Amino acid sequence: MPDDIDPQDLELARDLLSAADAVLVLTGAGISADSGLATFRGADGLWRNHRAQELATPEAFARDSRLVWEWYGMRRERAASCEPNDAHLALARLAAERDGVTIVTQNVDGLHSRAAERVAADRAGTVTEGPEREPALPLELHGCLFRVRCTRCDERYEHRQPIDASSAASLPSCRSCSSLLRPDIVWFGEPLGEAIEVAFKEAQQAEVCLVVGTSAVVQPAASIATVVDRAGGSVIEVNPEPTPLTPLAVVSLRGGAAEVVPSLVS
Ligand code: BV8
Ligand code: ZN
Repeated sequence: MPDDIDPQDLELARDLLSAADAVLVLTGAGISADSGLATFRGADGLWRNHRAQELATPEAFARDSRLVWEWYGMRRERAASCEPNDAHLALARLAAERDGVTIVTQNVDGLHSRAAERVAADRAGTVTEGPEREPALPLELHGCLFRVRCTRCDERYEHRQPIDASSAASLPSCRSCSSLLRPDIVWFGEPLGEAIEVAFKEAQQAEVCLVVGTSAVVQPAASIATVVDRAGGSVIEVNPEPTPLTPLAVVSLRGGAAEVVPSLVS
């Protein structure tokens, strides 16, 4: 445990989490940093080269879909080569073992889903008592690198083949109407769809909001914690750095997710 984490803070956070009937977990790129994936605003971040912030927009895709697909193809390969870390797995176990735990992620790397599937497989082999539960899959507010959406017929489906962005003609095309596919990802300036409505509804009921690894810059995702706070819930933050949510937090644990989260929820 990082030495600048006060054991009393850890105890308080653990008590709040174990006493809560409804827990909403909100994660950002920081939870995947311990899996080796670059964050957006960190030192080696994806947004560092200014280009990246421009690429995650519908305008960029309309202007140069080949370039945008090249970037997403690279990120898809990188995410596929990483493994869920102890923080993803601890949260997946928490959601599998208890009712009332909702995981909401801003991440598009698919690591929470892979953690949920791994935990479900482990439990299928061992757990005998209690109802068989579907893997507690996360709410993916900003979509997923491994899903595509047709730019014409809007069909959405899982798509894991390598992207050939060598020319406009080799870009992925829809299995139904052969039109150009886009990543099924929410770009800047695009609405989040019903996932954010579900998240806000859960936030109204949550007694605890565990915020892990987000700079709380992007809206409307960051407001989820504010909704919990306004509705009388407690915000717990896990982040090596302070963020705009720190003033709301009843406790901020200044450490990395893979180190702190397992001891919070085990
Ligand atoms: C919308 C998919 C309207 C793309 C993403 C001015 C002010 C406020 C808001 C706006 C504004 N101008 C525009 C807006 C709105 C805009 C926005 O919020 N902009 C920001 C930049 C200011 N939002 C939108 O455009 C949204 N849409 O508003 O639509 C609308 C409504 C109706 C009809 C039409 C339109 C859409 C936002 C979604 C954008 N898409 N992702 C892709 O990934 O390629 S957002 C992108 O940023 C990622 O999803 C990422 O998750 C997200 C947030 O970043 P973080 O996850 O927080 O990552 P970051 O690097 O910033 O922070 C990492 C943190 O981890 C740090 O704090 C670090 O300390 C910590 N950390 C590091 N290591 C660790 C760690 N923590 C724990 N453990 C560690 N080991
Ligand atoms: Zn189509």
